[in-house]
Amino acid sequence: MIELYTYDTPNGRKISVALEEMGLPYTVHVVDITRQQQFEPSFLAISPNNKIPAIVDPDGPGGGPISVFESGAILIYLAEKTGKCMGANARERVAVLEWLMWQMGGLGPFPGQVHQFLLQPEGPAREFGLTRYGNETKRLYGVLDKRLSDRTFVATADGPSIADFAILGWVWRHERHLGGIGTSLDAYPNVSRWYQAMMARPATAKGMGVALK
Ligand SMILES: N[C@@H](CCC(=O)N[C@@H](CS)C(=O)NCC(=O)O)C(=O)O
Repeated sequence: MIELYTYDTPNGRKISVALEEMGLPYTVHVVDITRQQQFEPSFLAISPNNKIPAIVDPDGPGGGPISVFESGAILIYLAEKTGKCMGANARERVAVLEWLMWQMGGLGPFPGQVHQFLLQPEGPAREFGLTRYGNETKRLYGVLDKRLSDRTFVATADGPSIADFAILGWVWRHERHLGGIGTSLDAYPNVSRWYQAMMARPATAKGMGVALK
């Protein structure tokens, strides 16, 4: 059984959703990042960057245990382990990796900064942060909206891929980062349609609902 070390955050939810969608049994270990548990030596041993999520798979390559940190690496590891959610052919696999990397470098770090600047007191620093990171977040939502204008899933035809799970983790928090900068998911109708469809999937709903704190 896979051990999932995580918390109730966008990056944490990506992995519970992926595990549910892939039908892999797992045990949750809550790492309470509000109480600094990510700095405990036992967690640093599997996640040296002191961030959730991380996994331990007792049945890793060659039959022995393996630990994996960084949500993108975990998603690729799980897809390769199961042969699921990585695309039906080489072209789809490229698209899956493109959109996974797009999320890891964009629609994650930038709305994440919006979340942080929303917590700052009124003033020029808050205004600068919300303008800079808010504009980039809106641009990224626009790119995603265009991508989803003629397809059901972000990178694959026959079902969701790990790219959908990665992006979903962040869109799941759209009310916070879009609402916080005075807009909403309604401004991105294709993303909105995709989001509703993903959240209506029983396995995704289970991964989004499992207790992570
Ligand atoms: N690139 C990392 C980012 C993970 C990340 O930012 N995790 C946050 C919660 S969403 C965290 O653990 N923060 C605790 C800390 O920075 O000390 C990934 O995708 O796994």
